[in-house]
Amino acid sequence: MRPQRLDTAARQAALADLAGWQLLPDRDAIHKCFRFADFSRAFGWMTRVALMAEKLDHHPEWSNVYGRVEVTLSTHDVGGLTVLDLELARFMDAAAALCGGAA
Ligand code: H2B
Repeated sequence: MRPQRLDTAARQAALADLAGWQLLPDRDAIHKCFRFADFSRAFGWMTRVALMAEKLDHHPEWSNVYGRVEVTLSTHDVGGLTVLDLELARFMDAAAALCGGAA
């Protein structure tokens, strides 16, 4: 059972606490670009995130070019943002701090 979509107030409150994450203009999703010193650091971070994504059964849309990783989060089963996206976003930020990432 997936959680419900966040209402406007919950989504704005959550985003205020998430540095560098932006709502997409054209869909109910959040986006952030992470930057690392090189591919190895970027991929190390992606590996940590991938393991958490499997644990949560909640997966990012992402693409990587060398040290840059573009991430979009949304809960596909409900067609929009839920607490799962916020949880994964917070984990990504914490893991990026460990892997030398910057927004
Ligand atoms: N990831 C995301 N981002 N949204 C989902 O709705 C989702 C998911 N659903 N990962 C999961 C997998 C679902 O497809 C499986 C069957 O549990």
